[in-house]
Amino acid sequence: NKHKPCLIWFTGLSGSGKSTIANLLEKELHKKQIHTYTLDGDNLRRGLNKDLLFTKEDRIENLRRTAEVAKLFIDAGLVVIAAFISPYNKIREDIKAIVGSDYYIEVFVNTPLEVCEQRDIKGLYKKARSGEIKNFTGISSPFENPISPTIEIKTLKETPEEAVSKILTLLENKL
Ligand code: GGZ
Repeated sequence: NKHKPCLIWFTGLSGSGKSTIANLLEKELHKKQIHTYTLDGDNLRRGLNKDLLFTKEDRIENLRRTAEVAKLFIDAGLVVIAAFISPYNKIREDIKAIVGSDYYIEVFVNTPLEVCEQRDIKGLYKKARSGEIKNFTGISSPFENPISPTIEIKTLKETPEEAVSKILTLLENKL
């Protein structure tokens, strides 16, 4: 199946639904025989980036290295999916510059903080409120809403399936 390699970058709060949508997207792309690779905090922060924590400097370095890895995978011809909080506009601009703006698709998974905190799937917001986890995004560390994402998903109004079909439609016109 012919397609153009690119980077589909998901940004949003912890618990916003980035991974859910990213994983479903990957499944759908595989059905179309499109080769993908998914980068996320789980595979990057456990390996290449295990020296990094959650200060502003470390997040920026985490995301810079991830973007460089994504660039290599794009060179290898893959559709790269990345799911990171990536809380700063500046770093998202840098990521776009690293891979090249033609290859970069930004998906803002917009779930209100109150909703992420209410769900608190992993109990991290509770720990952030109590101070057990420092520099937690949305609580004690900032999240800057993307200024002009390629796609915005409002998870309160759209199912993961609807979100994925929106992304696939964009890709079909682009790939
Ligand atoms: C934010 C944190 C923190 C702090 C641990 N702040 O919901 P999760 O658990 O599975 O995903 C979050 C993940 C965020 O890592 P990223 O590499 O995506 O962040 S960034 O783009 O800002 O570099 C969360 C967990 O790590 N986690 N401590 N203090 N999220």
